[in-house]
Amino acid sequence: MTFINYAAREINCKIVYYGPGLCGKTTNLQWIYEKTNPSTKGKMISLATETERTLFFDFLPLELGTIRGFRTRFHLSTVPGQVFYDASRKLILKGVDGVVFVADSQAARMDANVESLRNLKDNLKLHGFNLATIPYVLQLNKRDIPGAVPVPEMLSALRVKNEDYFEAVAPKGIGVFETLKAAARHILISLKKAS
Ligand SMILES: Nc1nc2c(ncn2[C@@H]2O[C@H](COP(=O)(O)OP(=O)(O)OP(=O)(O)O)[C@@H](O)[C@H]2O)c(=O)[nH]1
Ligand SMILES: [Mg+2]
Repeated sequence: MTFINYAAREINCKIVYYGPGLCGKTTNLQWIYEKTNPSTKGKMISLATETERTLFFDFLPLELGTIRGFRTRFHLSTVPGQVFYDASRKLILKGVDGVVFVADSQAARMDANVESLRNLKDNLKLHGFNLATIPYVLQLNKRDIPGAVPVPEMLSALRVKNEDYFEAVAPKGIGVFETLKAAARHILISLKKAS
């Protein structure tokens, strides 16, 4: 739920990066964090295991300018992709304003992509959200992997509503800000519609 703080003239929005284990969600946030002006970002909090898998979440408040005199702060989180952390994923979706689904372009991960997308639909429903109407962007990550699944094939398996999609190589920053900006833009459009 978008949180508008009138006293501070601030609009707070939450974007969740969703997707299967090791698809590159944390890598997206790390790139954004590294390339963002220190004055516009908060601390990145990462709770990970020794092996770098996200156990709980990554969180990064980011200012992307003002609308009608209100500063907009985007809080970015990732879910842990590993199948058995479903309780954490449910929790992190609470109050979400927009979702980025990060898909892994490796053929061997297509089933995991599809399963994670189904899990996203179910978990959104639990919070009263609908994938069909929530601001939503698809990222096809790991495009650098040899033998990456062709884009049209990925789209026919994963695209749900003609949403914007971006090809990405997250560790190199390719497609990372494009994805984030599209998600932010869709949230702002939906806020304007609602107001
Ligand atoms: N070649 C390649 N490797 C990538 C890409 N994106 C991420 N990786 C690598 O994939 C591994 C997993 O990336 P993470 O960002 O930790 O994945 P995650 O989605 O956060 O995984 P969980 O937290 O377990 O859900 C890391 O070794 C990354 O460097 C990419 O576009 N290309
Ligand atoms: Mg992670």
